[in-house]
Amino acid sequence: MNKVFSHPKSLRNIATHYCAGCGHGIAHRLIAETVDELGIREKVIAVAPVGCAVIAYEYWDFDCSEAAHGRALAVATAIKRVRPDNIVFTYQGDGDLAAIGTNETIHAANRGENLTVIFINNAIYGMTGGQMAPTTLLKQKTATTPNGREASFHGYPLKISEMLALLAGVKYVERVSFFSPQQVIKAKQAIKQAFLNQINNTGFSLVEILSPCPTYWGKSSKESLDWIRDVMTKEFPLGRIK
Ligand SMILES: Cc1ncc(C[n+]2csc(CCOP(=O)(O)OP(=O)(O)O)c2C)c(N)n1
Ligand SMILES: [Mg+2]
Repeated sequence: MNKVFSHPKSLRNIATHYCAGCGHGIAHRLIAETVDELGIREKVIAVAPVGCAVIAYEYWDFDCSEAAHGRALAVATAIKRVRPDNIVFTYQGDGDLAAIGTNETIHAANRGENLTVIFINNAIYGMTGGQMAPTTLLKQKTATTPNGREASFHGYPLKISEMLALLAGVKYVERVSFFSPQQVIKAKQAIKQAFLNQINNTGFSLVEILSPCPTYWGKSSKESLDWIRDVMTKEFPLGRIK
């Protein structure tokens, strides 16, 4: 009988610290499966900065480096330039990639660094207690927008993937989600493409994942997935951006 489901070698067989219904665990698994399937476990280096996934190195069974908050793409640039034969990816939240790290993100993308970026957009600062992120939706309640985000005071949700797609150095940008098994399969395909691009020296590739945060959205796991499908994708449409 064919084995159809198994534990990826690149994922340690331990419980994570993530809340019930959090998307980080799914993303970790899809990356681990991809690394196994591409046979790059001995070559891959993850850069996971501060955020809920700050200890991702505990969960992946391949080389990882920590980065200060917002500095993942600067650290990844250095690693890739010194070790071009390694496959280097960053794993960044919306606070990390689109707030404190906007500068690093834009310039690494514009330089066309041959890197893979996995961007976990959960529309919130998860690790620090659910504050507003650049990608928080209008009307969304967070710890720092208790009455909901208002455009006139807080500005608009930042569509950083669409902005990055304008840059000549950027080769591939796709937005995916986890709200159904079918979407998880699509997310896996996009992640794999972003790694393949680096293997083929294509240049900067980014996959944005709309990922649930039931704890700080104040919703159940199921409500969170429905909210992504019905509300979040209206602001952040799924599909290939570049
Ligand atoms: C220089 C610096 N400033 C602020 C912080 C506090 N801090 C830690 S994580 C974080 C936001 C994390 O949000 P995000 O990147 O979206 O990741 P998530 O936890 O939502 O997965 C902040 C502001 C920090 N660790 N370092
Ligand atoms: Mg976040």
